[in-house]
Amino acid sequence: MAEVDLRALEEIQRRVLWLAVRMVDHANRERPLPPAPPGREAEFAVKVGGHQASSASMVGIMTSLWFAHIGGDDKVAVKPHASPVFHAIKYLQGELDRSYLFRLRERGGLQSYPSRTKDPDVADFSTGSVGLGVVAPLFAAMARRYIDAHFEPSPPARFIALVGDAELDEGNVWEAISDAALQGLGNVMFVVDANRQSLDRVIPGQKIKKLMEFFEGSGWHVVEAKYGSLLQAAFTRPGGDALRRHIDEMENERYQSLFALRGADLRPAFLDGADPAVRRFCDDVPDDELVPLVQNLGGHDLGVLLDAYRACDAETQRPSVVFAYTIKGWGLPIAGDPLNHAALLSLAQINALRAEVGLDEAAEWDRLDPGSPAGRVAQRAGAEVNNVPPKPRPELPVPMGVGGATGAKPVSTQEVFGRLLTGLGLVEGVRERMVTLSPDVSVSTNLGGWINKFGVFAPEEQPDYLGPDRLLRWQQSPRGQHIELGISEMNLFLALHALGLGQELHGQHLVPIGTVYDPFVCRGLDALIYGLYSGARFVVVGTPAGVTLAPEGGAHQSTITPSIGLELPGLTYAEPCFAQALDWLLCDGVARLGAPDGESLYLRLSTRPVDQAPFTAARERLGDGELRRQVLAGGYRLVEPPTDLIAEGAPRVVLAACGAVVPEAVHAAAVLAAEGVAATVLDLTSPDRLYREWRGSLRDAAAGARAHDAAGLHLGHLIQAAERRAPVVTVHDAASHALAWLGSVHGQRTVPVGVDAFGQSGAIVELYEMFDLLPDQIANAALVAL
Ligand SMILES: Cc1ncc(C[n+]2csc(CCOP(=O)(O)OP(=O)(O)O)c2C)c(N)n1
Ligand SMILES: [Mg+2]
Repeated sequence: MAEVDLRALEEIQRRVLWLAVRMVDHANRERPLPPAPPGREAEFAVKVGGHQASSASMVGIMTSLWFAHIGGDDKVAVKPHASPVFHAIKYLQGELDRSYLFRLRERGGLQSYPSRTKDPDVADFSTGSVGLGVVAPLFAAMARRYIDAHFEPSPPARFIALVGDAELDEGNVWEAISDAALQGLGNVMFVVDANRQSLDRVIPGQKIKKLMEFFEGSGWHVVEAKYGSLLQAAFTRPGGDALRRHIDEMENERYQSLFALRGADLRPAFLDGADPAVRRFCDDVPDDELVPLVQNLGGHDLGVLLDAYRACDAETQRPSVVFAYTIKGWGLPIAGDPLNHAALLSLAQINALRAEVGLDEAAEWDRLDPGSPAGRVAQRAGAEVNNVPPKPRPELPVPMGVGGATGAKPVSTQEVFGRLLTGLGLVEGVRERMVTLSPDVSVSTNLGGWINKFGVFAPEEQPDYLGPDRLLRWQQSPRGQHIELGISEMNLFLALHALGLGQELHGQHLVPIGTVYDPFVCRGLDALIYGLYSGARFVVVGTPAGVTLAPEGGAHQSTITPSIGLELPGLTYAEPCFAQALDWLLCDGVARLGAPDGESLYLRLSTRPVDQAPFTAARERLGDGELRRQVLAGGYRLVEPPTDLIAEGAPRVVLAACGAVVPEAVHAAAVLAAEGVAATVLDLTSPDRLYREWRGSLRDAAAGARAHDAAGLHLGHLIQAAERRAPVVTVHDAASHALAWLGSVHGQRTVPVGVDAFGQSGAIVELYEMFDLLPDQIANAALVAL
């Protein structure tokens, strides 16, 4: 690396601090709010906010990284509350346009927290929900290791997380650090902004020591950047040992209280209760030197930080973490104040800071002088690290269906899924990009066949002690295409996020397919949301789902997951009942992972064997092309009402069923026919697609874009004119709420049937009986509606 000009870096650091703080200040104090409805201004006036103290804490860490350490291939996750620092750096390096400095937290402007999808200066990783961004680079390094083993290796890259110390309270951090799939990643570095403060308080106790031990115990290389060079030099002088002990043994709360003190005020506070040797040492230090000495922490010393980063680079066999001791609010009058998290500097304080960094109002928003050493460093660094847009994802030769999904025997969607995967694995151009993952439920989610054929990924070749003659082989090698994770569902979704950004972060589009017991989608939910918000594309299969998983009992029976699937953006939720429908949906979903307007897919499946005969009948009636089109659109008419009853003018009802309970609706239709009621049975393959189409049409109409025509929707085809006065009974092995909107599309009376209480262990027939899902009960619900 070229000789680092620390003086230039110091100047850059001052400017980064100023711009970050001033950006937040401008957004809060100067930028007018957009006009509110007249007379209601007070109701629309909330403060803009922003985090000057959390930003100041990171200025040294980030300046040294971006201007003297990282290269264009490295990927960095930035602590959420340091986003103004990130944008200030991107501005100084020439990537971010000046106009954005005035648009922090404004619609279409800079996001409050770094965002991959919404910021103009794209962050490598979104952050915001603390803890998730911390481990995102660790998972990205895992993805890179996998990709390098399966494709042409890409240029070496470092994966770096800038972490708030209180972020380490989040359990997901430790779940990731301890997972076997994430070991040995020598290109990972965490830098912990150890300011000993969280949102509410100064963190009590010797927490940092404990955290360092946690990392060490997990096999990490731990580096401490505790003292700046002033203190390090002081420790070598006579009495320096005592000084060091005095600082080391001081409680966090007391040490923090020293940062607000200036001049002569600091001395008595610092020396209270100190050993005489410390007093003697300080007698020789004048007041104006004592303050910078006592506050001289490693996390604000650029040389110390760069040394720490280099020590991490030198360690290539395991991940590294730097504990950089910092001051929350460094360089600001709110430094170290326990309540500084959301504090904003006053106008007078801003004016004083501007003068302190040597700027006036005319030049306060300028970039560094390009002719100055600092300006040259900034330009050189920008040329190296500024973003280049990723190439679009490739279109893969995904077939419409893999085929072979149906036989004569009843079969479950989960079992079919397993077969379809191996089928897809035969498709050249798709197989290479497929990678499966599971949090210790591979066998019980039917990944066994895939694993037997395509092996388990391990960075190094592993002996197979048990040999090949087993039902489930477990051959581990760098060629394997399944990544086995520990039980953490958070890790599953974070890994899907990392692999699902293969194109953007590593230049290789992947088809990541994760399986998880459906109820535990909720356990990983924040990470699922995180992945989608970040624009990752993946397939997640929640299986088995619902009370159909009867014997497993209430703790394993999912009910609210369809709502999650329906409501989350960037994700298509589908819950097919029949084998061929699953085949079409899976293939379509895999193709859409790469489409410019594509998204992720969530399949909610079941272990219940389902008789395929009704589907076969519908297929003969509609033909393959038309049935596939409708399955993908969200549903089809599975059973037409009996023509003789229609001719008689019998009362009508629509049974709209989804997933594993569709057969109950089919049987209920027969019960109703016997009662003289003509029932239509809909199989809703993707309630999500149907809802979106309806909702989109209503929104467009409200915006005056085009008239709403319910009959023109796919649901207009599913529920035909003559049925739109009939009641609808929705039938779902899930909370009844998820489909309860269906009747509103055509203004029909609706009876939602579903699982609105916790289940328990039992047989399927008993659980269905508990939740009114048996054919007679569904028929009764229809009769009530009539
Ligand atoms: C999952 C989650 N919970 C709570 C919050 C609210 N929150 C934002 S910052 C913060 C404290 C962060 O402290 P630390 O990581 O030490 O950062 P610092 O501000 O000290 O730099 C909290 C609780 C959040 N953003 N995400
Ligand atoms: Mg903190």
